[in-house]
Amino acid sequence: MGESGNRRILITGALGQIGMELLDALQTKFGSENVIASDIRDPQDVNDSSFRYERLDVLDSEQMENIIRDNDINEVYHLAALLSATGEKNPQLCWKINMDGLMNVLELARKYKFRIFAPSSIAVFGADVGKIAKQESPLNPATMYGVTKVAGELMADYYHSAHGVDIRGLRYPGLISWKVMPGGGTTDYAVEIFHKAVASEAYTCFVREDTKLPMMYMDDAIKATLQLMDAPSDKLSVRGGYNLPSLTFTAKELYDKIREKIPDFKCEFKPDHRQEYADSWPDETDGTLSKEEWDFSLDFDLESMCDAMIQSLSQ
Ligand code: NAD
Ligand code: AKB
Repeated sequence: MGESGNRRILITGALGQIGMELLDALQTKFGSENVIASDIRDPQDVNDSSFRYERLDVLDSEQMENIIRDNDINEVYHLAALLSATGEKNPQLCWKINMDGLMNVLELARKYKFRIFAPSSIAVFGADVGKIAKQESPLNPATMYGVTKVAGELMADYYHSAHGVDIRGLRYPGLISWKVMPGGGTTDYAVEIFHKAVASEAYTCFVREDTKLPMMYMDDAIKATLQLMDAPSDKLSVRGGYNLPSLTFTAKELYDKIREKIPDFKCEFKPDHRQEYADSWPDETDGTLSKEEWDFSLDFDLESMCDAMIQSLSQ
């Protein structure tokens, strides 16, 4: 299939924070009849059944193969994973779902020749990177989740060079969105805080107020995903994960910005175990390569992201 050919798409882990937004975007772009959402959960869990749906545990490679073969799938967005905080609670399960799930997709891509999008994360970086993570910064993660993302990037490189699989990936920063609550990550505080602010409730933030992490509004993440998947294959020098440009602000700066718009909002800072994971990640990411190779830039800054979050959650 060429990059602009007819797409027949399967999304794994589609009921999650990214999946539900990517599903909308892919349905709009390629037609809802061409997009199948799948997840280990049922769609009624998210109160939405307006899309083609298959229940799929990504560890079940036979079922995955049936869906791919029977629907002549030529593109898979592989989002099923355990994120950093959930992953640290059960590192063995995190390894199993994140690695075996990816391996199942890669092996089927070898057989059926479909393209893959498989996200990486800023969690690939460790404390040795310093404040700004570059594309070529060392990858010494401090969480099992980060370990699976580094291994996933290496698997992507290997399957691309050894077996010609067209796989692409992005190192997403913490994603801020309003449609679906995030699923067990360290950057979840930057979403939860908006829900509490708009509901006129106080928020207890689980990281210190000086915690600064790379972040991005979901619309920019979806734009980056679609843009990367549209880029000509021969323009891409990276397969495992492109760094993206990111917003960077402390938890206190986010609180202050929300308070400019909702002055009565109160937040206190009580760090828990997730502080350690946050401390191991950089403050921001250098996304120069994504600009150079497929012309990506952000549409949202802190101000416009806060406005969009508050406006959307208020409706
Ligand atoms: P999420 O936790 O919101 O969604 C993941 C989905 O996977 C859930 O709906 C869950 O039910 C499903 N799932 C879990 N185990 C499964 C299994 N065995 N089989 C099938 N489905 C299963 O996560 P997300 O935020 O949407 O993340 C999607 C991808 O993006 C992940 O690879 C994640 O590492 C990556 N990512 C996310 C962020 C972020 O801030 N959201 C940042 C960096 C990278
Ligand atoms: C997490 O916090 O685990 C995710 C991520 C940055 O990968 N949001």
